[in-house]
Amino acid sequence: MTTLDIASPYALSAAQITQFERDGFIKLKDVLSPAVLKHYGDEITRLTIALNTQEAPLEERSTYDKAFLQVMNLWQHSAFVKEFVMGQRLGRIAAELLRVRGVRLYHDQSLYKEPGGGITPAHADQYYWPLASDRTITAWVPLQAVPADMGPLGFYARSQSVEFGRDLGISDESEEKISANMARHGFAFECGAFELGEISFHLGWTFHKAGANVSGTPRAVMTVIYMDADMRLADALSPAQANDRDQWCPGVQPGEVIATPLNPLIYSEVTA
Ligand SMILES: O=C(O)CCC(=O)C(=O)O
Repeated sequence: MTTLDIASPYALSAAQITQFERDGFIKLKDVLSPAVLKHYGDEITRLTIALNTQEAPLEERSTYDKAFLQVMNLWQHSAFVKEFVMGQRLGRIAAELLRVRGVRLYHDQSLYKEPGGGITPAHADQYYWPLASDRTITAWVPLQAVPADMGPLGFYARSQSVEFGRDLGISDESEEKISANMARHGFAFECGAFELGEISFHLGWTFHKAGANVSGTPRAVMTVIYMDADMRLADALSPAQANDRDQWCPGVQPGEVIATPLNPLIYSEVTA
């Protein structure tokens, strides 16, 4: 890997793919170099601060809004960030973990947990997504190391087939009910620090959450949400899904492949 490499293949082993299929998530070390994270991370953080619309002080916000500053589709605001989001290295890992021939962008988002920022309540992302299959995956890319006191993302291993809680958006209720259900059924919560360059990948139905940021340093994270290149739109089951449909899949009808200009093909084994 050259210092600013976001394109070369990462050597994912068959055992790692099997582990991902079993657990619904995986953490991979040394995926991106410190130089890459600095190069693109500074721009991602600058845009996140510039574009986020949060004005209330932390103590006056809802649980959701205390969790992070969130800015979506940064790639549309910056050619520089677009280059990062279109990176083949992460895209290929996503496709190989999902065992699909290619992946498109669903959307990207930065998640910036401020010092003093609260917990990210337990949830499964696909609650929000009107997508017809489970072939979706999020790359969670910390822009610095994330020690335990900064709120690293943690995962309920093997929870991707659990149906209880799939109807709960990020809230105090989701935190309480999903965490209790996971504990009741003995799902291990795997939560640890992230080294610089370490990236996690999780399925859309894997339950996950993060602790508060009790450090004095912001937890800057970029995420890229990939879907199977052949993903079809499903009927929206809620206002949240209708909102996602309109935002990320404009003009697509239920049953059609989601391939608008907002959903570029990031990686395809045919062209790689
Ligand atoms: O960064 C966080 O605290 C939450 C991230 C998350 O839920 C996700 O990327 O799906």
